[in-house]
Parts: sequence; C-alpha cells; structure tokens
Amino acid sequence: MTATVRVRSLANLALVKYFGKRDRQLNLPAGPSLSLTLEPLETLTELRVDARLAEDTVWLGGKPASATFTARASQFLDIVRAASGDKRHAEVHTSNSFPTAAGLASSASGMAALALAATTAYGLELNKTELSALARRGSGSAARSICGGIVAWHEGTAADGSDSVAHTLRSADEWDLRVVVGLAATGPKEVGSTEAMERTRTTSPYYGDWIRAVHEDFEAALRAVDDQDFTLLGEIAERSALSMHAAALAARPGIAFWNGITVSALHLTRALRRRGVEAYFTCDAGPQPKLLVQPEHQAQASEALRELPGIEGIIECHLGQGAQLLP
Ligand code: 2P0
Repeated sequence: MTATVRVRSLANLALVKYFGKRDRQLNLPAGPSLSLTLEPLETLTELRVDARLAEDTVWLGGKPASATFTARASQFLDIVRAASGDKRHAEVHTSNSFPTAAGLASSASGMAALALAATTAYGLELNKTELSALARRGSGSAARSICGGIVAWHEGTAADGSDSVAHTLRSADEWDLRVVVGLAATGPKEVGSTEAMERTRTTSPYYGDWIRAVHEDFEAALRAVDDQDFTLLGEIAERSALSMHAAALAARPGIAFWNGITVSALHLTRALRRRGVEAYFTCDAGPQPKLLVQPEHQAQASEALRELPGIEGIIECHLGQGAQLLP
C-alpha cells in the first residue's frame, strides 16, 4: 500500500471554446482553445495504490461513485498503470466544491486532479507539458486545468498527441480577470459534451465554419491577452460561445444546452454593457451563464445576475493556480 496522495485542481472556463475532436481515442481537438483557470471551483482528490484491491474503488463527494464515473476513472488509471508498469489498483476519493456534470467543467478539474494524483502515486515523474498531454486523455479540457492563470491549449499536429498540450499565457497575478457564474439549473445535463461534440461534428452544417472561426478567434485572443485588451478579449469570448452554441443547435437532432434563464442572462449582459458595465457573456455545455468582467465591474455584474429570475445562486471567481499536490 502506498501513502495517500492529495491533489487540488481548479475548473477552467474557455473563452475560445473546444468543441470538436480530430481524434476521439486520444481526445485531440479540431482547434485550439483559450481558458481561465478559476478559483474557487475546486476538485480535491485523494488516491492511494493498494495491492489488496481487486479493482479500483472510486468515491465521489463521500459516496460510492456511479458505475459510469468509476469506469471512466478506471480507464484513465489503466493508462497510468500501463506507463508505470505497476498493475495495482487504487482507491480514489474525489469531491467538487461545485455541481458535478452540469456544464461547470467538473471533468476538467477532476481529470487534471486524477492525472497528478495517479502519476505521483504510481511513481511517474512527468513535467507539466507531459502531465497536460496525459490529463487530456481523461478529458480534453483537463489538459488546461493542469495550468494556472490564462491558458492556451494547442491542437498540435503529432499523431500521438504529444504536442496537443496546454501552457500558461499569463499567470494568475498578471491580469486580474473575474468571472461571475450563474447557477441556472444544477442537475446533470441532457447530452454530455463528448456526445454533443461528436454529433455536432458529424451532422451540423455549420461545423466547418465553427472550426474556422475557432482558429481566427484563438489568434485574436492571443493578441488580446498580449495587449491586456479586455474589450477585445470579451468580444471574442462572447462570439466564441454564441458560435459554438449555434453549431450545436444546428446538429441533427439539435442540441440546446440553454434554458430560458440562459437567454435572459445574455440579454442582461448586453443591457449591462449599455449601462457602462463592461461584462461579456459565455456559456458551456449546460445552461449556466458566465459573465466575464474586470474587478471594477464585478459587484454590479454579480448583483444583476443574482437578481435575474430563476438564478439559484452565483459563484464569484478569479484566476487561480494549476493542479497542485497538497502536503
Ligand atoms: C470547453 N467544453 O472548451 C468546451 C466548451 C464544453 C463546451 O471542454 O470529450 O469534458 O472529455 O474531451 O473536456 C467540455 O468537454 O470533453 C468542454 P471530452 P470535455 O471548455
């Protein structure tokens, strides 16, 4: 039995979205993406390897995890076992400080935490780049949660995915960006993002245009981050989200992640801008609206979103660190 390894990892929010794969087996994206690693959306994971275990056992939020959740963790652990040559099973305890599988990137923080915990417990010494490539195998967006601050994930060109990795563009203390997350419904989503991406890739007439837009938006977002141009970054974030959802809506059958509250939040964001509160809307594979703001407008954006009918709560976020081992 090994000592217990403890890891803390944060979720991330994509401003230029990842939505479409060029390789499903290796989770290789069809385009680059750009994200913010967000405090306080955290996953805490504890893992120990134990020769007495006949199979991996996984606990989520203090309860035995579902068969699906356990199988996904176990498949990821198989990759780590194959790389380390250590065939023992593991006991994993993981918990999220925010709703699981509701479009709040719990798979990103969860798989990033599992990647760091498992490689440490199985004795693999990986640098951040290698860890990002490994985490990507568990969940594409997990490649980004290995890194802190403002993060770029390149789609890469290597067939084995070794260059499809994330890196930090700016650390958490270099540019103080804030995100207000609105909780519009906290149940699991109807269509998982993996399936939604694949259906969109194979059936949406807008998919090709979407991927072309991703490449353009990514290049423009890199310039915005370089220049700390908040207006440009915000405009790109809003249009990337709207384009992604447009492509998904046009899939057959169409995928509608939004609910009425999401639509109201988009209109609210634009009303805020007309009032001089510079907030930008984004949204992922679920109904939760997220508003990107600078510190001086956070209070007004938070108050407006909290008061929107149907919003059950808000989470105020700021940039945080990549996945880290805890003592
Ligand atoms: C993103 N999403 O860039 C996009 C925007 C959802 C919408 O990354 O299939 O859980 O495990 O690679 O990483 C969510 O997708 O999907 C996601 P898989 P993942 O944040």
